Amino acid sequence: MYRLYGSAGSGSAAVEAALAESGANYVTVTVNTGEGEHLAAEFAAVNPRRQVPALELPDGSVMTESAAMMLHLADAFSAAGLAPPPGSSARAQHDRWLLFMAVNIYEGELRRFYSDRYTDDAGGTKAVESNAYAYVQRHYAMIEDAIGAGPFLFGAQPSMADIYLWNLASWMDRAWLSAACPKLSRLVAAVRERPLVAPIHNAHFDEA
Ligand SMILES: N[C@@H](CCC(=O)N[C@@H](CS)C(=O)NCC(=O)O)C(=O)O
Repeated sequence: MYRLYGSAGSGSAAVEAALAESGANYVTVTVNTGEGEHLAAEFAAVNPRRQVPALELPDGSVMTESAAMMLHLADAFSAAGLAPPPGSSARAQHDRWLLFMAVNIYEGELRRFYSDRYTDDAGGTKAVESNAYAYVQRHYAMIEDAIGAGPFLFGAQPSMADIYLWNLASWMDRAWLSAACPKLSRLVAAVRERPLVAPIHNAHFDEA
């Protein structure tokens, strides 16, 4: 049994959707970051970095880093077909884009949301935030350019990278995304509408 530590609206949504789409046996444990529950000693024992998601594997070991979780689940549940076979060129491209999102977009979003952590200048947080937003937008535009016929990144078959992108895109301004990245917006909608993802989307992201 997998145990996913997560918080509503966080990067744990992608891992939850990946677990569901993989057919994994799992439970979720809410660590409400808005209430500071991730800072408690109890959670630090799970993830000393005090961040969600954290994923406890069936053998009791714990892994962190959302992109690594997506790749682990792709291989542990290969029959679900959520990533090309390891070692293939198609898999290289899949992993490339998944990591591209993790290190550029997720990390850029952290600079936007936690701008005070990225400068020693108390008056400089707005500049960090606006720079991070422009950085994130530039990287979304690169993904947009890489999408072919769609609806997913690699055509008709959804992948872990698509699920990850759905989670990240939920943090973006919807109007900007649909105007600047129409193919990406369609991709995200196609993930969101999947029967196993839709309830997770509704639980994590306020659509009001
Ligand atoms: N690189 C990590 C980033 C995890 C992360 O930053 N999680 C955020 C929520 S999306 C968090 O726990 N924030 C609380 C904090 O840093 O105080 C990953 O991909 O898993």
